[in-house]
Amino acid sequence: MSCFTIPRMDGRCSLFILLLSGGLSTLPPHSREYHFVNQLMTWTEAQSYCREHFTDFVTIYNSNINQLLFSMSPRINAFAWKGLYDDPYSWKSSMEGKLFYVGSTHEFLIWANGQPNNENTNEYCVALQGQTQMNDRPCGSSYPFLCYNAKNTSYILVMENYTWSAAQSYCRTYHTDLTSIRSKEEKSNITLTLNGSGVQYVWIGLYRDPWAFWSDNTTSTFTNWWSSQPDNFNSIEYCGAFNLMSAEWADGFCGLRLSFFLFQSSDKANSAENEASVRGRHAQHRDPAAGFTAAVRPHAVRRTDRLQDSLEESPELP
Ligand SMILES: [Ca+2]
Ligand SMILES: [Ca+2]
Repeated sequence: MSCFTIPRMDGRCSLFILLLSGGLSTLPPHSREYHFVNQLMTWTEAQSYCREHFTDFVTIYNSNINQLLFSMSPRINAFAWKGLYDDPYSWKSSMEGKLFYVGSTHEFLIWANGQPNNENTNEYCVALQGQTQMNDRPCGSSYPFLCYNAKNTSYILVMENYTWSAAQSYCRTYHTDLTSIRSKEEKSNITLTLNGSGVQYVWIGLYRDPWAFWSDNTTSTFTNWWSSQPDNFNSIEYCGAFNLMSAEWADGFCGLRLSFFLFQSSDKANSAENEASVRGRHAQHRDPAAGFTAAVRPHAVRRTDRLQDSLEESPELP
């Protein structure tokens, strides 16, 4: 099944339940103005557009905002981008708990061919494969694991099959933690420890949080995934999309060209207004709406909606 199949009618019931259960979410920053842009762009192109002409991609904090976006967009058989994305390199160390981007900058950390691939949208823990290369694997899988003991700077291979969490608990109880790989020297020591063990996969202390990021760097726990999503179809879907027929979410290939939702913060609007009043009529392009229409060929804009966030009249948040 393709990632962007329109939900079946029998999927509507789950939508209703998800909306009702979406109460635990971060309150949004005060006063945002939302726009739907009916131009087709890749996720990255759309993000640049949002930041250049408005504030950023939209972050959906709760079901009210989700419904607001739904109400301001056309009922067409398509998806639109929003600010949510999944970062397959956003690994954290079990020992430090902070983000530890494992990309191409760490020459001693080498991913196995085609990894990380988050297969079946289920791989959020890291194992060493073939004793030297990394692979993201399902955290519930049971493998031998490698503890680190900080007291005597030793690496302990435990040849029992544990899930990643159980392995972490074991290492924290009897040693220091599941080992990370923080340097070339540490990688060499780990390779020596594993040498001759014959293990195929070994848990190490790297994990990540799924779908943890929004483009504007705010956080939200609200989700409205369609029942079969996210599915990381073909292992290439790391951007969040919004179904314009159902208001439900799906993960999609970031290179797809879709319409999108963005926001203008009142702070940015106010500073633009102030600047405009100083510069007089020559600064007219600072007006958000004028900036939008001036930035694109008129015939490319089929529809632009501006709606005030229903939460704008709430008291100022601390
Ligand atoms: Ca998908
Ligand atoms: Ca994998």
